[in-house]
Amino acid sequence: MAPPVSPPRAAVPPVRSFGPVTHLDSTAAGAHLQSDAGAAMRLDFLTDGVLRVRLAPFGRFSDGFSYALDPEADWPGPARLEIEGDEDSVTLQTALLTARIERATGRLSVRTPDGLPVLDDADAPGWTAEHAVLVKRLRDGERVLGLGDKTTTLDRRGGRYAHWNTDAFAFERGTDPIYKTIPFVLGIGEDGVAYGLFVDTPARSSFDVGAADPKRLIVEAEAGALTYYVFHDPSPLAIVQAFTRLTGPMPMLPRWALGYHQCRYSYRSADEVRAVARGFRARGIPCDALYFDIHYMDGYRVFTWDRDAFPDPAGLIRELEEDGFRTVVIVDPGVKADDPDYAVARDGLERGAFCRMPDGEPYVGDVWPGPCYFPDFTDPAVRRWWGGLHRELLDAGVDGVWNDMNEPAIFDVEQEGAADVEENAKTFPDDVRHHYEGHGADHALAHNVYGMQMVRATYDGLKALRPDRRPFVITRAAYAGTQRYATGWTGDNASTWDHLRLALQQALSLNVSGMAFVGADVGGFIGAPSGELLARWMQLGALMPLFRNHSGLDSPPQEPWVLGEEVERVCREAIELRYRLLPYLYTQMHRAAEEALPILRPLALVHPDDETVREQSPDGFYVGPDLLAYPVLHEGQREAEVYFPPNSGGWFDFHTGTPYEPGTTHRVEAPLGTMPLFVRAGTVLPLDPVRASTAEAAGELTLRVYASGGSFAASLYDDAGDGWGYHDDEAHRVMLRVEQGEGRLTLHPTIEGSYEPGWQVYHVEIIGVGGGKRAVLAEAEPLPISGESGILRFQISRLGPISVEL
Ligand code: MIG
Repeated sequence: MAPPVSPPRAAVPPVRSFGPVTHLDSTAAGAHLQSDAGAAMRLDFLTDGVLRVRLAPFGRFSDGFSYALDPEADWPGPARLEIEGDEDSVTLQTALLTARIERATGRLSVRTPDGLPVLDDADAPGWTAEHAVLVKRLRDGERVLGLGDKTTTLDRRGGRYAHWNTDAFAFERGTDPIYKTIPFVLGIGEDGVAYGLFVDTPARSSFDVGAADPKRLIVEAEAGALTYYVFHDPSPLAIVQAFTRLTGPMPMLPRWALGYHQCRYSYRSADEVRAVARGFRARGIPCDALYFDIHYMDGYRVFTWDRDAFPDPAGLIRELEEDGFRTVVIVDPGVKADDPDYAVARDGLERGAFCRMPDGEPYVGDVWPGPCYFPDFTDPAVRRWWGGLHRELLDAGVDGVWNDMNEPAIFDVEQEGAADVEENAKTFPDDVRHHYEGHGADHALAHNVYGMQMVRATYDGLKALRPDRRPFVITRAAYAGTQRYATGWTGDNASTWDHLRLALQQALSLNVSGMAFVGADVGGFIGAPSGELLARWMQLGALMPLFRNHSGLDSPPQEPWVLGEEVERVCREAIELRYRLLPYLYTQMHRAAEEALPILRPLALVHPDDETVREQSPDGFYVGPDLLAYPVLHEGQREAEVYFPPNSGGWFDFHTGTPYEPGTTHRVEAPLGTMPLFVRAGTVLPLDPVRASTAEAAGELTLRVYASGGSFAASLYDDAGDGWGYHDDEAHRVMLRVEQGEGRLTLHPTIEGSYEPGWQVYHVEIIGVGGGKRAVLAEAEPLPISGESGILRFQISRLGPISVEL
């Protein structure tokens, strides 16, 4: 394989610096500045804690067009803005931050209202012949998270990262760049003071996070005019939320998206797919989705079927559906060019849908089908055409679409093994032309949004063709904001322990970067996992939003049952755990969609000023606000060192109910069958019964009340699992208020929305009040209880107020 694309050159000092400020006009939302060097800067507060900075080297700003921004986001402007100036500086102050511009240089410093440093220019912005350059100060002890699924550690400090979406087959820790570009970082100071920085350019760019100079964050972008955003809020989670709002939250996905997914490159025939489906049902291992990789197509022609291997796709998919399986098919961007009878190529040529060289000839590059044309997904008309091409797939019953190779990736045989790989090797030449929503652009600018615009075409197409269903799309390449259209996976990883660790880091970092619904190939794509590795990966995968097992062309089978009985049992239990957690995960997906919250959360994001988190970087992470996981990530590891962060009331072991004090560290046993998992005291965890797939109704719900000794509220969201009825409040929103004191615990549910989940029985479990015979009153009836030690259990048939005498 070719070595990874080389990062751009080392930082060059700008030849042109912003220069002394000569003019300053204040505006309703900020200020407009000009320098004596002819450069200009506009500062606009979108809210009190979101500052947009636009820079123009020669006084002319870009038109503000950006693929990253959510067109539906609505920004109120600052609630209150005070602008003051003196000889040295101009200060803009909102309730959340202070931005100060130094008149002599144009340097910007952003501080909290109390004057604590947030993000300061070390140098004024400037320009080299090719780049805009930002130089920010890194504070001592600052951690820098984000940058999508870059392959180092959660904390990016000490590394230099390039943005150029790349088909990084067999990437390893340290390979850069890989598939996605999300130029957003979250800086967290030693004091917990945090900022977000989003540099909104899809052009080639780099982030040097203290590699060249430990005190500097240097951003270089192949751009003249440049827009960036600074976010500040006392809560780092709110910063991630604001960035995610800016670039758009994920939409609600169908419930089955949260089930277990089984993939392989490739299940090669209808019979092979049937055998896999039977394998799950015969063994009673839950599974919701099966994937068809490139061999389902006729000679890799997109939107066709190989009729020898899949003689009756609609029949097969119907059979699978009757058995509770959804079908996801791969669609690549390359359209086979050397077949005059191939309708998609003909049609695309007639419409001028394909990317062209500067001379007007369609660009042709080699991928699986041989020479291919490539749709210009930056053209809205092309996106509509492409979206419509999915009709036959949907008519055959296909449920979801998997977009691969959309960096875009090109085979570059001559380059293989070459020592000197150019920056644009394995993709289009820089001068391929793009429509770019009518603005016109070279591939050098459009490259990093190509994959995003492809999944946009897919998402919009699926939605238009099947308006009553939520589209499910999965993508490999991305730019900031791609979560509006697709879930993501992390590409061609390998079956190694380090990749297991990377998979977690990448998923957490993507969540910090706005992409909540992500996962890595469980078990690893390249090579073959040992039984132990597959088992541990299943356990981790069960907590990832996208839980998909996938393996490569030359890999042996990787379904949950192929590595012996013990591993099969552990895999089954991990998948069963996933299905029990579904109502909690569905609630978190809804919060990601409605509130732009991440689903996975690194400890540093939740506990920014915690010393143990800062100094020891424990392996734990959060799934939603209430589940704390310490997955096993090392071969032979049979116990976990678990740090329990501050939480009033402490923590409980999910599996055993054992309580733990906050602020303590414990060694917890983790035999092969157990992934250490803990629940926050002060929550109600909803659990489903295990079922073969989400196609079966759950029928009942378990509510596990984790008592904290005080009062708290917990929420639960449910709806029909597909469709858009919840927009009309065809949803089921439960707010559970729990009060504890004076020998009594009460539970008051408030229910809103017209959707009826059809739970006939509620199993209530109260943890943390001691077991034994207690009087339980619900709907004014005393209920029989079973008192296993430490856990109080009873059943009710209708959710109403409950009172328990302690
Ligand atoms: O060049 O479609 O990352 O998941 O199985 C390989 C075949 C193309 C790369 C994807 C992988 C997929 C494979 N694809």
